Amino acid sequence: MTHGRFISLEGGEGAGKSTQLRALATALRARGLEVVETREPGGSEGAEAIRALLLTGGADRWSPRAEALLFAAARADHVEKTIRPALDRGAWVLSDRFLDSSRAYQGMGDLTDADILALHRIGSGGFLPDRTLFLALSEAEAAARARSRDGDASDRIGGRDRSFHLAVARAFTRFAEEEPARFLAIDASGDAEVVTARLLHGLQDLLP
Ligand code: Z5A
Repeated sequence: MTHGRFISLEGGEGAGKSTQLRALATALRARGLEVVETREPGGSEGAEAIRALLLTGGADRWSPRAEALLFAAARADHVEKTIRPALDRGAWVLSDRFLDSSRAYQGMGDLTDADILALHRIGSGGFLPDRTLFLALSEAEAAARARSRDGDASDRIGGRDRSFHLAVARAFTRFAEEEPARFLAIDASGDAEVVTARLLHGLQDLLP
């Protein structure tokens, strides 16, 4: 049996995570691997129910603390019901966002990075991906991609102001500097096929 691996894709809105997750899954399946495609918030029945609570409604529907707890609760269910069982049977799990999104989006205001890591320790035993691929894209390109797909529509969190999203991008860049063995920044500009090749290269040392 092959050894299961857990890979997360991170980045700002419109960076191409969902597109690349599908392409990576196809490439890994072509190598004979079982691949589970999943996402956060969501990825299990309970976590998808929490997703609806988190992404809809007014900007002030949740306080920053309640929001961080809901993301951590959704993640605990996702890890327990979807991710761990798949890894136990030897599958590769690809997740569109994971813990580092909470660190970048919820861990730089009322709560700190240490707070988010503490919630993750309580909720999910501190479980981390084998590799996190951060799709780095300029603000202008990401906005153009998101606009071409959604027009002006955005969810509760995507609709926050520009300075918030710039701080999120800076946080992801910092994580890549601080944890280079797990968290790789990958250039997400250019054609989708070229980006997929860069991502696969970033997984080279983990592939059977
Ligand atoms: N959030 C949080 O705050 N805390 C947490 O712990 C977690 C999440 C887990 C989830 O939103 C929101 O929750 C998110 C963070 C927050 N809010 N924000 N911001 P979501 O899951 O609904 O959406 P998203 O994660 O932000 O991603 P997205 O907007 O769906 O974008 P994407 O997946 O990165 O991009 P895409 O859909 O693959 O591509 C966007 C468009 O560009 C699409 O039309 C593609 O066809 C096109 N595209 C893709 N690649 C290319 C290339 N290479 N060239 C040209 N065009 C391309």
